[in-house]
Amino acid sequence: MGGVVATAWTYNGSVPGPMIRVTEGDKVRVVLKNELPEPTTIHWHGVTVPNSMDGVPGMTQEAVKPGESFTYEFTAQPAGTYWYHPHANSDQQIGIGLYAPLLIEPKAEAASVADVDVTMMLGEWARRRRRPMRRCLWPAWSRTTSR
Ligand SMILES: [Cu+2]
Repeated sequence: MGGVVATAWTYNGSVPGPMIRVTEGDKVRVVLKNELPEPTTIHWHGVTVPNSMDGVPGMTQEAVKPGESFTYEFTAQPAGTYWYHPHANSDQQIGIGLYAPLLIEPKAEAASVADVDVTMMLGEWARRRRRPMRRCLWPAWSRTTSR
């Protein structure tokens, strides 16, 4: 963005957050330690998880307050390309950086193996008059596999 500095909220210090790449059937355990100034959760977008692990505050769990932690545990299924993000104050929290890819590889080996396997996660940032801030847009993601 040509020298523009923006404040971001991150998972483990990066935007997008770290990719979680597992194999179908793996047990996934993620500890969310909330260091934000407001409550948050993690929603595993598209992944089949127990209701209590779905990360919807006020419905499937209480939001994780600043300074508190919550451990998410689920079995990785079904295979596919997903993403994870907060489900609390989503427009702002996702909008300023809290999103990341989650890949669940099929358990059975694929009939053909790709030479190149790239995951891209795109976000759009906009400058506001008073302060630089990420516009509240949903990130677009895509995964490209080619031989
Ligand atoms: Cu979602």
